[in-house]
Amino acid sequence: MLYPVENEIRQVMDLSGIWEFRKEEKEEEGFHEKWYRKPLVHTIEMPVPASYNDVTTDRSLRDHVGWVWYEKEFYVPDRWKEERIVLRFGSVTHHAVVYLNGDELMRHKGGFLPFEHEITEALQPGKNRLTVAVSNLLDWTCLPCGEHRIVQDEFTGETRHEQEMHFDFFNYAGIHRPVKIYTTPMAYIHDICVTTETDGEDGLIHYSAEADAQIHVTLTDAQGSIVASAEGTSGILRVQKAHLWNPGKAYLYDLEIYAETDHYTLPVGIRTIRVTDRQFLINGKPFYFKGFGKHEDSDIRGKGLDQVLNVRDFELMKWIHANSFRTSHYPYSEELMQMADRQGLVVIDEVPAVGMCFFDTHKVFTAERVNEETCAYHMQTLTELYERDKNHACVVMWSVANEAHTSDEEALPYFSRICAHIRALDPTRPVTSTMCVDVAEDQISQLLDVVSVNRYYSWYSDCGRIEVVYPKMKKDLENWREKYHKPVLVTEYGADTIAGLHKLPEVMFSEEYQVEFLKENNRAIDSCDFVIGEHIWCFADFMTGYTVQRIDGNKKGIFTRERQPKSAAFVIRQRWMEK
Ligand code: BDP
Repeated sequence: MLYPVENEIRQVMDLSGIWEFRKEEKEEEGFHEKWYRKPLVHTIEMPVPASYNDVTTDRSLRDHVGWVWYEKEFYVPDRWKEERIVLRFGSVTHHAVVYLNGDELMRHKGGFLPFEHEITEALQPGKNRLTVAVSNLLDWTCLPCGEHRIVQDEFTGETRHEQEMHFDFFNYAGIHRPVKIYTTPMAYIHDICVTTETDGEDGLIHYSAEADAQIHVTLTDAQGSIVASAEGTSGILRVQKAHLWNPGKAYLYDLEIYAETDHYTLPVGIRTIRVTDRQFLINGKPFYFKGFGKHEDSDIRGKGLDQVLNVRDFELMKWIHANSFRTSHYPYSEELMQMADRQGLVVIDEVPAVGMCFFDTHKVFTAERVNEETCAYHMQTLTELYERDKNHACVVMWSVANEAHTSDEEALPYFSRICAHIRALDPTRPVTSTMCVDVAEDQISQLLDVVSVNRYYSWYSDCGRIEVVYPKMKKDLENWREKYHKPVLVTEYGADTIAGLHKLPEVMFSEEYQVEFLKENNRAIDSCDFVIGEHIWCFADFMTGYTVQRIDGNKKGIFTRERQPKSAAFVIRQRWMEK
């Protein structure tokens, strides 16, 4: 799926700004009363893109479970008459029903990926009205997984939704990424796919385009000189003495695709990826992952796209000498992925498969678990993610889930299908999934190229006992190695830390404890030569749901939620500078 671009042919209109907004008070009243038929009434102002939860002072909106409604009026210029016009959402969390001028246009499930629909015929002359119903409800057929039920209020007797989540971040909702209207000519370029390899000093770009007309492509280097060209919907471009896209040293060519009346520019980085039994190779050189699991999260905006924050985050990652991050636990914005391409940050791209329980081992919940429908939807989400991100040089590996219950007996057949699916889509990138289970119980890492482990010794177990970290972590990592003979990546380790809380000797939650905790984990990591990297949990503090384990969110950040350093940041900076 192509990102909307503007050039001499294609135009883009961004509908970001203030929209009309109304929360449902009674379940699905907006649908029953057909709120989409007329302009919304009893509205408040709501910014787009943003989560709606923290913008107002209304607790019932922050904690709302169910549907809310957004509306925006817009015009398209008369000069677009001959064009094909498309309405595109960067993401709406988690379900969207879109109406144009009172008629349903499209539906989308999944809160972190784009969707679009042609509106050429549906547009009216003059003013148009766009209405979007948005729901944050999650069940076992959704990613992330959740459970919701309709309960009767014991005091008022009214029914309402109750939502249970099996993941550790606040269930922010709303129109989280830009809403755009863009044009193409009637005969247009539908899609492009590139993969790259090297041949000695030369780079090879395999391209294939889907278009309504004859294709001509050229490749220009960063100076604007044409270095290769080809005809036809697919082919290979040879770039002599190619500049490779390297971690920390990105180089992007522009692939210019011309199709009679249409033109599209795709930035392309030439690089190779290979995984051996103990190394992760980028351009044939061993790559050691230094970085973080992150979140799209900030005060007031929640998960809404914020380029100020994105630039700050990348500046901090460069300052601390990080070279990579994982899009825990869902795909991040396209704008962020483009920044990673430009700045040479390596990305492990994760689908929103978090909170996955397979088997009702503990009989804790009465509801069902991950099922056939979840699997089909998981595959569809992987397809959507692949379609969106396939051309990014920064994406070096797919993560198909976070901390699924892979000790459950149903996990192996389930993940066999999931891994086969992503491998069939993309044979060029390795596949991983992060593990929290005990190595002896894990059923699925045989399916993966890289074993990724999340570990919290002296935090969730052996609380406060820093001395257990080194021996336990070392033994644990060695066990994974022994069982699978694959490279091991530590994808999470971290300790909640209240910025400004200082204690000597170090105690849990103090900045000193975080420093010691990380040092001991790093000592264990350094003692294992098959470990291919360390991603600290977490880049910055972030908001979670309500639980007594969290005081105003998860505080495992190396940076605060305001993106300022805790003491550990300086220690890690020194380590990564030298590593
Ligand atoms: C891991 C999860 C992550 C949590 C983290 C924690 O992958 O989402 O936030 O633990 O507990 O299990 O801080």
